[in-house]
Amino acid sequence: MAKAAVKRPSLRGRFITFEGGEGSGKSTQIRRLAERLDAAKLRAIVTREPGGSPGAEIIRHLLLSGMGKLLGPDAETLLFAAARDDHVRTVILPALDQGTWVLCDRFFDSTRVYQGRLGQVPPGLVSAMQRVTIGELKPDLTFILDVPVEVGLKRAAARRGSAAPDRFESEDIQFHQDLREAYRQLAAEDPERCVLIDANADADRVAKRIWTALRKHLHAAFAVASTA
Ligand code: T5A
Repeated sequence: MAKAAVKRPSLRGRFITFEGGEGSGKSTQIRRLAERLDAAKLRAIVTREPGGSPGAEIIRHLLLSGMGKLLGPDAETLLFAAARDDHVRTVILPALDQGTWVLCDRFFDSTRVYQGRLGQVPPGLVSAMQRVTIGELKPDLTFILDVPVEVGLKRAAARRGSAAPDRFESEDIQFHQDLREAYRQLAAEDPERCVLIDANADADRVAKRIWTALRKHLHAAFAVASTA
């Protein structure tokens, strides 16, 4: 008897983004996940926003120095969008098309939260920028790392040492509380894509939580593809 055809998820690489407040541990965890994928013989690249491509890294410098802020919230949002446009076209899409996994430290959710929900940039502008820069591209999975604000800021300050806080680190404590709340809301609104990770634990434990959530997500995706 002929075997029933099992549809496998597409060979396109998976697109996984990491989001969260300042010092929530995204860069640490993205490196850990890349190591695990490498050990599992899966090809993956690690990238970040703003930045991730030569052109976008130049814009990153402008944004984090606070120059974008001087132009006003709408123009600052356009700068994030310009950086994303370059990054998506030259790095993310080519990698996914070759079957490479892309692990990205921040993506469009950061614009939705920082500029949209907290920065009072009109939703119409945020959506228009999203359409222009990423079109139909959406992360397959987004980990939102959640830590109490004081913990995140303390970690960010310890890592920074004597350097001055950047454009967003220097916002007041209320901004960071609102930021945490906005990310928690995002996770609640889009539970199929977003997984809220309790990141207030040592890095090993957080890595374990992320790996467990990823495996669960992949099993679910495989089951859907098999029955489609
Ligand atoms: N932004 C970005 C927007 O406003 N709109 C947008 O569209 C986009 C894309 C980017 C800024 O731009 C804004 C958001 C940001 O403010 P950035 O320099 O890239 O700036 O800063 P962040 O993305 O916020 O990243 P950070 O480097 O500040 O923090 P991470 O990556 O979350 O944390 P990480 O891993 O570097 O850890 C910080 C320190 O804590 C330690 C680490 O060793 C490190 O020293 N640490 C832990 N300590 C204890 N326990 C753990 N579990 C730990 N995990 C990490």
